[in-house]
Amino acid sequence: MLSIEPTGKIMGAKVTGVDLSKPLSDAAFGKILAAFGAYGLLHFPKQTLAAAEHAAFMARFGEIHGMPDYKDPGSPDVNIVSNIIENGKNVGHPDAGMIWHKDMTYTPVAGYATSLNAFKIPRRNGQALGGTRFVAVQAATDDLPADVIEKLQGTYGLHSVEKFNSVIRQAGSKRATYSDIPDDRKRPVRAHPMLLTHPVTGKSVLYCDFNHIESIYGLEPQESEELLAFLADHQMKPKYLYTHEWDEGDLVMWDNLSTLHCATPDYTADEHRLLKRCQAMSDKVRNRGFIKAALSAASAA
Ligand SMILES: O=C(O)CCC(=O)C(=O)O
Ligand SMILES: [Fe+2]
Repeated sequence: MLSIEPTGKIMGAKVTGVDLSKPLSDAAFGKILAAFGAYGLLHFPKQTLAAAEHAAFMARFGEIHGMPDYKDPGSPDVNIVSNIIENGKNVGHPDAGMIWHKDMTYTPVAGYATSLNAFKIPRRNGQALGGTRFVAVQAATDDLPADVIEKLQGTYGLHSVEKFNSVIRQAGSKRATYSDIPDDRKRPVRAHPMLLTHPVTGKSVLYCDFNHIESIYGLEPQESEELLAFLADHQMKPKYLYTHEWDEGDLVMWDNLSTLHCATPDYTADEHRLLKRCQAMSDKVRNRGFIKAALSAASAA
């Protein structure tokens, strides 16, 4: 039987009693979608999925948007994230998510759900390394002062890949500068409201990926800079942080609309880590008919 057990921490729930390698019933999908809205992160232990099964599960949530590099041979919709080098070549994306971010904020339809399925997790003295850290942005939003909420109303964050790359270059990454990116990979700046109505919960949630936002449209430049700095500090308060420590077979999915995340590079090149990644965009969940049908199938079961 499908069971959803909250972590008891600021976010997240563990989901058992479901085999993600098989198509989900509408009732199970509806329950998972509702829990995903409520907890922001779902942990499904003991799911070692074939890439095509992983992609089929994620396609229930939205259109799949794979990364161009390091595709899994089993599905073009699944990518590999890993520090493993074979025959002198990286087998997966070696430095994914090394600073705080949301996935795909720089596309017209923003990223919704990202999932990682763990195949190899580094351990030292029995302790898992390379945990993924998250911010419970819904909780942080609920605590924002009324004057900040008022200031954010009607404003837009201008999201760009180049802003993100410039921040990681400062941290030592060799990511290309905008002029060095091939034309077909150049991404224009995209505007998204600073406050979203979450499509599943109906709650107002801050959409502030401070490492992707160049400025807030609708404010004076200095006001925008000060507010972005405030929102970064506010979201990063330790009380909103949650870490997922991986075990092989875990499938963890997170809601990019209501969380931020960051990888933890606390392991060496000899300590191998390999996860398979899939990502669903927010096209489906923006459709109220889709949400209504999914949630009513859950309650009818
Ligand atoms: O490897 C991780 O812990 C997170 C990587 C990441 O940011 C992603 O897959 O979107
Ligand atoms: Fe990410």
